[in-house]
Amino acid sequence: MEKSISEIEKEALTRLENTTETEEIKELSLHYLGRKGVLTKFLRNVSSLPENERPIAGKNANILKSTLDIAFNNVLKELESTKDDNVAGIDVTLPGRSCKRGSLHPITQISNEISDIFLRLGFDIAQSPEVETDYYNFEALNIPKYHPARAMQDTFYISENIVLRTHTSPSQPRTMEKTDPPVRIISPGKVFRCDSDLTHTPMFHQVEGLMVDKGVSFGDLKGLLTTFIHQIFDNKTSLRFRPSFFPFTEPSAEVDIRCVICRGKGCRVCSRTGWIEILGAGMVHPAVFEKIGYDTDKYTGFAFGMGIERIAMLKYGIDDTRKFFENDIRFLRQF
Ligand code: 2NL
Repeated sequence: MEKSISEIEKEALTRLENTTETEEIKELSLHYLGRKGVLTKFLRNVSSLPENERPIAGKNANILKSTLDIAFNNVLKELESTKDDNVAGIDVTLPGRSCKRGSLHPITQISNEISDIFLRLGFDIAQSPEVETDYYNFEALNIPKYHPARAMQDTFYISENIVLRTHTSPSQPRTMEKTDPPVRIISPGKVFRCDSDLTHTPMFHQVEGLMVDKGVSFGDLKGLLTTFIHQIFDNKTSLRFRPSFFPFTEPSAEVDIRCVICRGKGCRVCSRTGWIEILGAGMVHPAVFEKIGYDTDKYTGFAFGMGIERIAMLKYGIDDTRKFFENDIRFLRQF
């Protein structure tokens, strides 16, 4: 015998350590463990050793055989797995892929902007269900039984007494039932009407506001809305109040602003009038307070409502409401 088992072991492990190629390891494996390999030959020659040395030599050779077999296979597996990474094209030195960030829908952005203005003015946000009872959507707001707004062609009915809310007003009687004055709330949210054409979508968004306290006047309403318009557009934008009618307010007004596009000269957006209607408002009708149980001798209040799409269209210069709800990423990404 030329080499001892410990010499073979030392040599084989050193050669394995200095090897990085799969093919070389396979060759090493054949060289030591193959049919004509060093260890195989050693085992075959054990019988030529002196009788007392044979059992130890045979045992040691078999232990080394399995040790080398495990070592070669482990290194082969490790090389295989790093090769897989390269096949997948992973270059760990490349910069990471950035993920695409979404953004808030333009209607959500404007709704938040409107809410922020009123929050700074001391208002709270009140929310209520989108599926509403006939009572809170109509009755509590002094909208009589045969009012056209209550007809099937204007309102989505779920059942005889359940509707999709046609305005965000129901959150206001709901809040008043739970709290005594002073009340200062705004209610942003989705509303639904049986209507669909160039200027109407069956779902749209509103913000309504309500303030009730001792001595609240129409002058307070004018002051608040002027501050609001100056903040959402700019403080050169003037307002005009025109007499109007709502079942839930008396007196009622429609509020126009000087056209933000032509500044009053007359253009397509303001139909050459120089003014754009933007809000409805008024002093809360005593019949509304009576249903809640507020003392109408003690308290007065004002309320107002506006469409969020309309404000967003004027701020961003958008001419078609339907664009907000088509989910066209080329449109939405611009905001
Ligand atoms: C509009 C007009 C308005 C109200 C909403 C209201 C709510 C209560 C009592 C009285 Cl609880 N009024 N809301 C008042 C006037 C106008 O909305 O053009 N909305 C888009």
